[in-house]
Amino acid sequence: MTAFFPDVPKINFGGPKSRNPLEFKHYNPDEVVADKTMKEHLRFSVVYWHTFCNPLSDPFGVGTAHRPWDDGSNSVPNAQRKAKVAFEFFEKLGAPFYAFHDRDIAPEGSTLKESHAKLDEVVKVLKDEQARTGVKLLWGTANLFTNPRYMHGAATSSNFDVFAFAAAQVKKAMEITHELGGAGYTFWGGREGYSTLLNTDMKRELDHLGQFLHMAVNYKKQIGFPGTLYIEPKPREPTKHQYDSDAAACLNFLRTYNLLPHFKLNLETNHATLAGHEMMHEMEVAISAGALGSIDANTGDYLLGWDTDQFPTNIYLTTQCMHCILDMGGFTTGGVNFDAKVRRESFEPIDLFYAHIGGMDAFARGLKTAQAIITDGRLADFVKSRYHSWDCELGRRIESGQCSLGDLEAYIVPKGDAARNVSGRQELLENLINDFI
Ligand code: XUL
Ligand code: CO
Repeated sequence: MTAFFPDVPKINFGGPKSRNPLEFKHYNPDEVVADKTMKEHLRFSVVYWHTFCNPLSDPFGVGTAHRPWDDGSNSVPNAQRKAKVAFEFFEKLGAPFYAFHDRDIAPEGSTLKESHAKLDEVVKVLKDEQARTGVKLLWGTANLFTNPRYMHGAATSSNFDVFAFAAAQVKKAMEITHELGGAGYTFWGGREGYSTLLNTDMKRELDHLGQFLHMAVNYKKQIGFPGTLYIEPKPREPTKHQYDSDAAACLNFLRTYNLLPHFKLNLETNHATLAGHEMMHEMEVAISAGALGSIDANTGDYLLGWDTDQFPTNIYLTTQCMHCILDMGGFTTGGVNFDAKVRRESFEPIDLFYAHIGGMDAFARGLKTAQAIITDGRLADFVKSRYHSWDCELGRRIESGQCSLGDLEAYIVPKGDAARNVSGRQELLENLINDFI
């Protein structure tokens, strides 16, 4: 095997006492937590775009990333070499999955036909590397936001040809995802929104997006792709407003266009924050609709208001995430996908390892902590008992849709007033969680 990371050994579990930064302190892939191994619970995935393509530029400065394997060209051999780098990374890290956009893995050609051909050349290498290492594709997607042609959006563009171009790009991206045995396919509406309503026919754009996704559902059936289709909400950035702004907006959109049976949500922490929600809120909204599929694990910065895509290190956050995942019975096709990038100052290849090791350890601790909270049972008991008053004849009738305002009036008027309220005990519950952290 070519060694692009000659100084990095296979990352092993060293235990909580280890002081070796190239060892896991908490992620022990084969350790069983409740009914499954950590590896099966967490289904970690590395993203191609941030880890192997991001130059670490920002709006004020060019990229800083030092990537000795990259010759800086837009050539297919450079992309094929990058594929080998990626698989050495996945293997050494012990990441069972990865995710990509079409334009991450292969350069764009001057025509769509040429772009498709370049993709095929790199997919061959990815296929061989998957077979060699056993690493699998969590999901694929099409980049419908970088090229200037997508300035007005893709499926919501005012330019019909751009809609057609995006459709052809998605068709090909679904084909290669299928060919590589991908467990899912994601739609993130990068520019499916607007910068000003003054030039926007919102209804027409949403109708187009609905039809675009129906065509994707039909094509999935046509080629027999068994993976899950995901929508990834984000409220803004790059646009002022994106139509898939949060979990609730996505669910409303999917229901309106009769797409809900065909999609699940891929939720990202930093996108939740940008939408003014906690990740746990987004997860609960999706779970309530039976539509939580996968998560893009990252975090924002308390003081920066944009999508900083940092690696998750906060145990409170990872505990909340894993509590939700365990509560819903675990992932099926989804996983913990690190849509996260190292800081611009962390420009050396080794930083990519430190970052992922930290994220994996943070999620392993979150998993164990969440399982301990569930086993303890007091939190769930409290929530259940908080609604105890509903466990009565009338409560059951309301919950099954068999009660009227008149029935309730007949019940409450003789009582004179409602029964006394009981404390919500927020502080007690916060203390309880801290007992486990
Ligand atoms: C952008 C983002 C994307 C999607 C895939 O904020 O999260 O990378 O995950 O297109
Ligand atoms: Co994402």
